[in-house]
Order: sequence, then C-alpha cells, then structure tokens
Amino acid sequence: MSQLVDNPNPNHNHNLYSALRAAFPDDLTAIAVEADNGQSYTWAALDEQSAQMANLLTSLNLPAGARVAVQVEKSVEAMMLYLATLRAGLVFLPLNTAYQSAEMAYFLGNAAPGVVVCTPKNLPWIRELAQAAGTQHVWTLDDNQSGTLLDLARGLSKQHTPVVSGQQDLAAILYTSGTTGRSKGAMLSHGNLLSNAQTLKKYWDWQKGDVLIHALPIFHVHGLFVAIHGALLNGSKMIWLSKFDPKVVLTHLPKATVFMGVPTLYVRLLGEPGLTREVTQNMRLFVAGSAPLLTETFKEWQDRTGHTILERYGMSETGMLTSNPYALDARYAEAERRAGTVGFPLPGVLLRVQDDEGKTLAIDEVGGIQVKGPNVFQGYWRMPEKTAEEFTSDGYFKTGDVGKIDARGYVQIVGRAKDLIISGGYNVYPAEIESYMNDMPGVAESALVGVPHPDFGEVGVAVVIAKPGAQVEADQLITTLKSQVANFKVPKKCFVLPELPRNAMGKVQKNLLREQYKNLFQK
Ligand code: MCA
Ligand code: AMP
Repeated sequence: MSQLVDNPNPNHNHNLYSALRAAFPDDLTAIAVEADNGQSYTWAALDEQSAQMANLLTSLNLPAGARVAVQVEKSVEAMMLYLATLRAGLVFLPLNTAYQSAEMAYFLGNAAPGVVVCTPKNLPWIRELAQAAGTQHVWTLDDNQSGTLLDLARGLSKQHTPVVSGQQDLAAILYTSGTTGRSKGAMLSHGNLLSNAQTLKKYWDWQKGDVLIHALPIFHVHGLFVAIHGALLNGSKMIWLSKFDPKVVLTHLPKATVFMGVPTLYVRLLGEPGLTREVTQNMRLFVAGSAPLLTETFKEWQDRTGHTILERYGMSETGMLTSNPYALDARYAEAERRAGTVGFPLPGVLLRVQDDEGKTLAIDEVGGIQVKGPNVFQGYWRMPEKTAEEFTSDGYFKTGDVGKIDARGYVQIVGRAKDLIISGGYNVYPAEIESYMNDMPGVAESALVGVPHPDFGEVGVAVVIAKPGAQVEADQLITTLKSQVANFKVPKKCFVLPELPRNAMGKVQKNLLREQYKNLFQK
C-alpha cells in the first residue's frame, strides 16, 4: 500500500501537529486567522485552544486510534478541534453538514466513534444515533464560539505535548464511496497527510507573507487538508470565510495572495463585474481542483484577471496526485499551466495508465489511472477485501479515473470508470440515489445520470420507471429525496419514462440518457 519514506527514524515523532506547530512564526502574537465574524485568532490562540481541546480528549482515556466524528458548521474552533484530535493521537472523522439522519446513522454505526461533536440544533437526533453506535461522549459546537465542547475545554491546561505518532498511525478517516456500494472510510495516516502537505508547500512555492483566503468547507480534503495544511505549514495567515460568497471574496482579494476553489467558485467569481486585474493584482496563486475546470473558465479567468489558474487533481484516498506547474519543474521541459490537463504527477507520486488487462499504456493511450506514493492511504476502514480489490498486485491504487499522459508529461483526465457525478465539487453516487428512488412506492426502477450544468459543472438528472398501473409524480419524488439525503445529492430534474434504454445484455445505457439530457441546463 502506501510507502512512507520520509524520516524512517523510529524515535521521530511523526504527529502531523508537531510538524505544523514547528512552522508557526516566532511571533505567536501575530494574527493567524482573521475570521469573517470579526474575530481574529493569534498563533498562540490556535496552539493554546487546541491544547485545551486535546487535554479534554486525552482525559477520556480513549484507546489510541479512537474516532472523533464531527458534523459542525465551519468555524475556527472546528479547525482547532481537528488540530486537537491530531495532538491527542485520535482519528478525525469530518462529516458534511448536509448529511441527514440515514446517512449519519450509517457513518456513526460504521465508524463507532469514541466522541461525536455536532451542532446544538442537531443534538437530539445525533445523540440517539451516537448512543446506538456505542458512543459515550456527545458534545456540541456552534459556529458562534459556544457549545459543550468549549465549556468543557475552557478550564483545562493550555499546554499539551502531541502524542508520539508513527507515520502509519491514523490521523483521519474520510468517507467516500469509490466505485460501488456503501461509503467506505479512507484511512489516512499522519505520514500520508504530512508528506502531501510538504510536497505541495514546495511545489506551489508557498512564500513568506502569503495570505490564504479560505472559502471552502472543512469536511473534505480540499478545504481541510490542502488549504489548512498549506497555510499552517507555511506559517501563513488565513482569511477565514464561513461560507463562499463571491462578493465577500472580492473584498478580501486585495489583502491575499493564495485562493483555492472548486470550479464552481471560479464560475461564480467570474459572474461578478468587480472581478478585475486590479482587485487580483496582489494575488500569487489561484488553485482549482476537485472537479474538471472547463477550458472556457480557465481562459476567461486569464482574460479578466491576468492570472492563470493552476489546476491539480486528487482524491480522498490519496490527497493530491498531480499538479500543473507553479514554475519550471526540473523533471519536465515546460512550465506552462495547460487548460484541460491536471499537470504532472507530483514529486514522489508514481502515476501510470493501464488497460483492463493490466498492461501499462504508452503516451496518449487512454486507460485507468493508477498511483503509488507516500500520500496513498492505509486502506478502507474495516473493509480489507474492498481495499485489496482497489490495489494492483504491485501496490498501485486504482483511482477509477480514466485518462492519459501526453508526450510532454501532462496528465489528462478524460472520464471515470466509476459511476460518479461531481456536482459543485461534491460527489454524488448514482447507485445510492437510485436505491432510495427504487424503494419509493410505485417505482419499478430508476437511473441517475450526470449532465453538464453552467454553475455546478455537472448535476444529477433522474429517470424513473413506474410499476405497471402505478402513478409516479416527478416533483413528489424530488421532495421525498430532499427529506432523505444531503441536498446536493438531490437530482435537479426528474423524468418519468416508460422504459430505460438497455443494451443487448440488459444493462442500462446511461450514455444514451446523458446524451439525451446534455443540453437540459445549457444557457
Ligand atoms: C449546493 N447545492 C448544490 C451544491 N451545493 N447542488 C449541487 N451540487 C452542489 N455542490 C444546492 C443545494 O442543494 C440547495 O438546493 C442550493 O444549492 C443552495 O444551497 P447552499 O448550501 O446555499 O449552496 P451554496 O452555498 O451556494 O453552495 C455551493 C458551493 C458548495 C459553494 C459550490 O457546494 C461548495 O462549497 N462546494 C465545494 C465542495 C468541496 O469543497 N469539494 C471538495 C471535495 P435546494 O435549495 O434545492 O436544496 S475534496 C475532493 O473532491 C478531492 C479530494 C479534491 O481533489 O479536492
Ligand atoms: P473524492 O472521492 O471526493 O476525493 O473525489 C475524487 C475525485 O474527484 C477523483 O477521483 C476525480 O474523479 C475527481 N477530481 C479531483 N480533481 C479533479 C480535477 N482537477 N479534474 C477532474 N477530476 C477531478
């Protein structure tokens, strides 16, 4: 599986927090985070308040590797809880705030966390689910610096020495669905996360004086790891936005140097007349990822701002895998950031393209992208067979993405072998939504396909077949789904048809449905 080669000295503490802490500036009274609620946090505050939370976690005497499941709104305190979990040698399990009770029941039941932290308004139902999962400690954290977590931590010591962690000790579990079936918890170790953060620090040339606008949610890799680790490992200030609002981002751009976003964020910023060369003149780096960036967005951004977006590619299981160059990369002849590509494999990442027979393909040949490196995860939580299925016999992880490498070394993603829709940077698994739809009264079968969307890049469209004699209302079906699953997973349109297109083998031809509805949302 993963190969962790950095510092093999067994006595070295690989706790990720220790490395982040070592990068804090000497002046701990400087501002580390400037939040949009008017609150500022010094580096000392990050260290001391996360120490208090770590002391609280430590006082529970949970076994090493116990999970701390967290479903809270974005706040600086939520980030401190992440840091505290690392310090205490426990495993952070972030959960999207859009998840509803059935989804949460699965995650908590599967992960059996030692601690659950939720928003106060969800406490009644989360407490029930947590108790059913055997969790002893359920705390609250609101986005206004209140909640039982903070009440309990407040009186504790502001000093905490990070637990000694090995490179392969788990730091986080991120649920992701992969190819089929129920969500799988991708287990990421301290070594996985630190090696990726160190690689990106160098590759993107994080500099003294950099200031990051943090506008992404913190329950997925992009906002939690790529953005936060990037800033902390460079001792850089973050401008912390609780929610993405393009107008608010514009007001902060003149004070910042780095911005990271999914393509939808760039599309929405381009919709603002105030996005100009002038407002972005102090910016050094715009990073895009989590979903394909359209060439038209890339070009429009260049025209409007004079900046070239740097697109990179990654996964929950692996962190970042490839990146367009920041500057000349000695391994390659070119330093150009090329639209429609995700750049070069990052230093330390081995990437190849194989066909279904396991033959490694030549330049420009299209096949499955496979990767190996110190960033590649430790396996799926309590699913050893699934883990084994996703690795080749020589230890490469099968990403499920389909792509090619061109003669100049650029990786291009041309499709996905996995049935997955990426909508506004969030993953939607058709199999999951189809199973909800198939369970609805009167529904014989259903299919969910992704079609182009000007704002979200791609959105789900449902096609439903009614049982003989039954009446199915498309609007009702959408309303029912809204009460069952996270809102971003709900199809934007639903059609009730007499039958699904099938091939000679009886398999639903989703490509035909995608073709049929491809212009549904186009301007
Ligand atoms: C919100 N809605 C969506 C989405 N987000 N529909 C489809 N896809 C979405 N992503 C819908 C809601 O269901 C709701 O519909 C309506 O939009 C308004 O909801 P609201 O929450 O107010 O939306 P928003 O604040 O405008 O959110 C849009 C957003 C957000 C800012 C683009 O989706 C977002 O932050 N996306 C970033 C996700 C991300 O960080 N991904 C990184 C994953 P209704 O009213 O009908 O209910 S990490 C990853 O993928 C890998 C490792 C990587 O490479 O980084
Ligand atoms: P997740 O499971 O949320 O980590 O999503 C990972 C998936 O997002 C990858 O397997 C890709 O399919 C997709 N992805 C991430 N970055 C990009 C990108 N720059 N271009 C295209 N797809 C991407």
